[in-house]
Amino acid sequence: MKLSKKQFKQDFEERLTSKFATDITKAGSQEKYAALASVVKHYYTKIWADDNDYKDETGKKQAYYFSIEFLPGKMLKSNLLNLGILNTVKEALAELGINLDEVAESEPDMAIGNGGLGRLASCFMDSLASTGLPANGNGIRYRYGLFKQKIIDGYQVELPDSWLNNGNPWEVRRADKAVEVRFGGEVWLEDDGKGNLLPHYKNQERVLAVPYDTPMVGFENTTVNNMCLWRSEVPQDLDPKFQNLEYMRQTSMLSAELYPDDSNYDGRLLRLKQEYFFVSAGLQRIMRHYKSTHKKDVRNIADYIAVHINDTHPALCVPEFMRILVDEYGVGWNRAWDTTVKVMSYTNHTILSEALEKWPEDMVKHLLPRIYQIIVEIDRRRTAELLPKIGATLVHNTRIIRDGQIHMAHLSIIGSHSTNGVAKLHSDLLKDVELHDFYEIYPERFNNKTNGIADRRWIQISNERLSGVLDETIGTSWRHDLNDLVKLEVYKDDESVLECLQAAKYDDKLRLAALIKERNGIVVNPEAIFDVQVKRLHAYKRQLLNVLHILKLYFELKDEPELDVVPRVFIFGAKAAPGYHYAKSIIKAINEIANMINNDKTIADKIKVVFMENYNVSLAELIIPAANVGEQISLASKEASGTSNMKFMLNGALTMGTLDGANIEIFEAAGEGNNFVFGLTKDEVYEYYRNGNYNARDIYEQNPIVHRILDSFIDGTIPNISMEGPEIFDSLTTYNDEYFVLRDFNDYVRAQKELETLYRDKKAWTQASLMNIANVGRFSSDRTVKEYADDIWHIKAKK
Ligand code: 26W
Repeated sequence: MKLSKKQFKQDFEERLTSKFATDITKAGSQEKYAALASVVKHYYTKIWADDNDYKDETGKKQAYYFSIEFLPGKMLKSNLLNLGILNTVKEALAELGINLDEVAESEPDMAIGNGGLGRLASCFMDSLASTGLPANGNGIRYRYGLFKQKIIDGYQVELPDSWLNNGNPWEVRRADKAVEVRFGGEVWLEDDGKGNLLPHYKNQERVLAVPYDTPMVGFENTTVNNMCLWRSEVPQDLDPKFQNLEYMRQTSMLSAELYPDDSNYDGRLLRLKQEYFFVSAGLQRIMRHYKSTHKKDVRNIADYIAVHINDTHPALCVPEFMRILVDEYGVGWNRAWDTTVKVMSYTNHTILSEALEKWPEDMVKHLLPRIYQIIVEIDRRRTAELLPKIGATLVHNTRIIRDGQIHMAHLSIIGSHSTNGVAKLHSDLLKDVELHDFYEIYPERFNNKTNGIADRRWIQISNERLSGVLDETIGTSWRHDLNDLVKLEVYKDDESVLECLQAAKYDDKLRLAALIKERNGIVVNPEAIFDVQVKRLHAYKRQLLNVLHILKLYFELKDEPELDVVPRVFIFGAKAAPGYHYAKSIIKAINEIANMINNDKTIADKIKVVFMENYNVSLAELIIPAANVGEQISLASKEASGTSNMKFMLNGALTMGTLDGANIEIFEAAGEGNNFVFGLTKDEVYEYYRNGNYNARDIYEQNPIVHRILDSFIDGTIPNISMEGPEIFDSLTTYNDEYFVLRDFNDYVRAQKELETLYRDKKAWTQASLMNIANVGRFSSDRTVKEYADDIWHIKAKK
């Protein structure tokens, strides 16, 4: 959009007065933020309304991305950038004596997601709008987002994230579009006299679902999509006999809290209720909209909508859509099933068995009696149809209901036309191993869609310094098409470009160093290697491997204080699920090791260890630009894709990584020698599983370095971990090191030495960094969503 500084200043000052009866000399930062957000909202409302009209008038097919998590972070700068007015507003504010960055700080992170899966959903929302694709989000408006992490005495303490306290300027409550979602009670089928069996209900619990719409503004185009988040409320006309406090509490609980675990499946009733709640509400709204705009036969709905099931949490889309078609619109079962499979598609985000959702049959039967009947019927018909064709074993292995449990992944695969993994390796594993039986039955349904990141946020907004260097070197076209970064390759030997890249990185490191000083009270050397591991804390991600390597360096320096090492700052950011005891012990150990090393005068600034509390999207935007190294060291086969690896690559960090997830594609894209690869391959890992011949204790017994490092957890060397130390020690020895940390240790050390050697050669290092940046194009989520649009959803971008 076009906007002059003069116009903006006028709008902003007027808004401060009309909203808060104040002016720029007196307004607090909250007020400035709220006024600014309100002005920005005003700027895009017309585009939003026009695009809604355009979508309704053209009636083109739209996609709906159902996700129980979204992790957008802050929205202000992203909206400014996408509207094309970031610089104008920044300069105009500066002329008023206001720093945009300081104002932006007042916006709370919208953190209604845990980690990779939720952040991916938000990267997709940005990319869908920015590529002009008509696609909307559907989720839950949790009153409390992911907990805030405090570190107290080295321990993680969780505090509530009350992100809505000051209101949310971006959302629009649409009370008129509320729908009702029903739970429990009894259901029976009765003939309607025309030969149709129709369901009748009694004693159902009624919940009102109210949508809150947040516009997703496209980058310098005219597309504004919608992220619809549902809030649960008590229906206004509730039967007085239900009007009690307990009912109100139950109802509001539904959209009260994000389930803060990204690793373990836990069969809580409330979680299942949440899943049905946003699925049912979302599908009802889609149907209403379809009927009101298209007025077409619902039988053709597959030509107009695509519904995406982001992991299995929204898998109830399958039976709920069947319910709506069959019960509410009188579509025959076969036609309804055909339509459902055409409409639905599913992404798998993990092969970790503890994360695969299964619900006890009884629980589903009581909570969702009609949905249960439909699932039983889907399973029954499928079994009857396939048994003669593919035999009992294959049918049994792929049944939706098995051993008293409802398998949500099975339901998602069977009830959709597409199942995809999120990186090549992961998709292959699904086909070859984890979902092989399904692959045999439905080979045409399986495909890969390697993840991507919304590059606008992850460089244009978060790394202005590097963005500027890129503009000066290769022009600005990369801002519209990340593939254009490849133009950088020809500057590989250009000393002045390399120096500019180094200078930009140095500035980003200074910015982070200041933050570390402010938050952790630790002074770090900006010349040191900034070696970063930021992600959820989970055993399979192996933060512990990183820790063991730090201890190795530490003991070497203790033994030989004059050793010539390149100084390093090891930076961690990680939240552990509140109930994940082992992960919390690792956090405690990291913090105690950090204290031990940082306070050891003999080490000086050769090693520093920093645990940054409350890792979230905003902190990532500050840390990742400053990284020289990104640690991506999960056990091969366990990390489905990873997406921070792509953010590091974009910001010129080199990856220290295993052959896991998207790392493999990153190594390939950046070219040989530009990253550091180590560790078991996924085939070697599976070979160990087959043979069962891994013996971690042998490594402990036979490798004196490993021995000494592990002993430091139990012999008092590392202080204050008398509980956690033995727990970690035992996990590696007595419990045979589930994630092969010790097995990969030596090779990790080897790769770390290579890294250190390369870092000493500043030019060679910067060249490798440049090669990473130049070849990151394919990891833009613009590419990923286009693939979903073409291959899975069959939707077309606005011209
Ligand atoms: C039921 C509890 C639960 C909650 C969330 C189980 C599993 C999950 C997610 C599937 C975990 C997750 O976030 N997976 C990550 O998805 C990213 C986006 O595709 C990938 O990049 C990560 O590798 C994957 O771990």
